[in-house]
Amino acid sequence: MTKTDIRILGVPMGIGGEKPGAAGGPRQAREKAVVERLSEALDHARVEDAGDVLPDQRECASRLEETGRWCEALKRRTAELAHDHIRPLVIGGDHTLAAGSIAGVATAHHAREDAIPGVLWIDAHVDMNTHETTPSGNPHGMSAAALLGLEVEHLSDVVGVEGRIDPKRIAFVGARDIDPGEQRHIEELGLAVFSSEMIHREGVEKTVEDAMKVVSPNGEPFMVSFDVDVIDPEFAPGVDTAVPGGLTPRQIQDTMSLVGEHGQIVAIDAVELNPETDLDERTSELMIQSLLALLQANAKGASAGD
Ligand SMILES: [Mn+2]
Repeated sequence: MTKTDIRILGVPMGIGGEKPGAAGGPRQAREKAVVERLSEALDHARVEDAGDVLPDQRECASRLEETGRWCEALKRRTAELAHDHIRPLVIGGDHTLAAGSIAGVATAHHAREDAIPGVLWIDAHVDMNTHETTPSGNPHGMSAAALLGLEVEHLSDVVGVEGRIDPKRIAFVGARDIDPGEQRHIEELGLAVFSSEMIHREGVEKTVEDAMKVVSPNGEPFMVSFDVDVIDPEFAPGVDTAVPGGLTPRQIQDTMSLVGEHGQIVAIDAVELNPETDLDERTSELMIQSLLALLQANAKGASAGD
């Protein structure tokens, strides 16, 4: 059954972050048997590891240009997969890569005149800076902005017009570190943000339900961009930009299971795993368990709907 096929792409890119350690994320995930564990859990799905995606080797004048090069290569791959109705599971690598992975899937949907899928952005950050508003200068904080049509040097060129996503169909879940420029962009575009504080106060179930009303109000296909820094650094220290007040392991598992039940996930990113700052492989283990929860719930929903 083609529609349940999952193709894993590693993107060992770390230059878009504060520290380069996220480049080791795909290797760490494979060492922890991500491919075998997902295959075993999803008995009717074919999970294949398609290896790493690498940019071409031309000289780059800036970090944004170099991240753009990576995103360009990734966009080509996810567009091909989405064209063939195969679901990319992109393991990063820093979160800049979403400007390539998501734009590729959106472009494929655009080409066959399907609606552009919604996006659930699970992250401590909203990644809504442009190169003009960014306090850190780090490209991994600009990918959502580029996908939503804000002008970001190099990344906007990769996204193009047909790779853009709909501001009315994206929800940010778990956010707790929003810069002033990002807040302005959120208000200008009218974006839906569900903070980690909201999850702690109102519970996972209510928050996910409200977020999914934005992303997939009538069960439409959607993408999940999962930044492991949404989990509290006490439990997931292996990230680049740790922010306290995050989700507990229980909360992220429940979030993933509930999201998976909505069905029709067409692409997944799992990003920002930094093995260099991890302790006892806690973060990679939580990342894999979260993906298992998401995809197992999704497989159940898919077979129930057939
Ligand atoms: Mn992020």
